[in-house]
Amino acid sequence: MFATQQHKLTSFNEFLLLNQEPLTKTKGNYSLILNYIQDCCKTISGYVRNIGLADLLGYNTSLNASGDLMAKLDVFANSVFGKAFKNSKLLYAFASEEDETITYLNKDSSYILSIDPIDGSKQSQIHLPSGSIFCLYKKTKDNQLSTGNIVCAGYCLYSSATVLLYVDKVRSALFLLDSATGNFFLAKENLKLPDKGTDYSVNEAYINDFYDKDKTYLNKLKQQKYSLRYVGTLVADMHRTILQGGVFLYPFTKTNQTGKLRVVFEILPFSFIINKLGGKVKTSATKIKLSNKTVHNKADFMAGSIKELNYY
Ligand code: AHM
Ligand code: MG
Repeated sequence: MFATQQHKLTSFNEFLLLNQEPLTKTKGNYSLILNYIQDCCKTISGYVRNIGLADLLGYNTSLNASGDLMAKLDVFANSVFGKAFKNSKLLYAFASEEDETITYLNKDSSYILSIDPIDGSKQSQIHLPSGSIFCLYKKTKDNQLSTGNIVCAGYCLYSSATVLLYVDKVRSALFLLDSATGNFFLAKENLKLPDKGTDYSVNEAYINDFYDKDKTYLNKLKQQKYSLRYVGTLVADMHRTILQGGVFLYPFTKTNQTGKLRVVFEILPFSFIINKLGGKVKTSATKIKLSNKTVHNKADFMAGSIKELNYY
């Protein structure tokens, strides 16, 4: 249900504090981490909007850990999260998609934070939607990351509005950034993915490379008059899928058997979000051992409404 003018507005901080009962054993560190995340997103949102004016357009000559060209905005957004977390006592470890290695911080903390500072930086160059993805994991003895030890995950979408989506084990909510006060205010809670949608989202330019199973699946959707919608920013394509249902897929192909999406930074957070919101996920990457060697691993990913996933 969307909030209306008649309701008192609830800020993200208020939401976290007022509803924190299941999380009270966390001594406030949890809320503090999320508070820093929202601050980073607010800063980045401002610069994404001013990208053409703030000398943040274009690319650096260096490549990131995944071998991609780093946009100036990637470097900037990474430094915003880095400043907030790289000296933090709140975290056991901090991992960014733009950093080659994991930063280990406080061995007495049990939180591991993963951040994709700017998802869709290519799109942001022409003022199309981009986003930031966050995921907070509880450390396990064997250093495995899986949806089972995610405490919360979410994203900020920089689009016609700046949207923050937050999901933990018991709550889910969507906030909109109010430019007048600089607060994220609650717009919708208890989100639920529609059981069926009308769109599929995939980079269909790779169709000749797809395995037969994926080709047949896409044909089946076409026969059922689905529409194709693809921004090319995972956060934006998943946001549509979450609110309107349907399916997003980025499968392995015959010439790309490693996939494109990152397990730690993209697949596990979105798997957690989609499962919690009543959708379904298919991926070969359900867990990963956290290490500098594996942190940038990629995999296949398919997620969306129950109905579309059951067709597969
Ligand atoms: P990025 O994190 O370097 O921006 O790359 C990830 C992006 C996702 O946002 C998006 O879903 C995918 O790459 C698009 O890939 P493609 O251009 O192959 O369709
Ligand atoms: Mg990304």
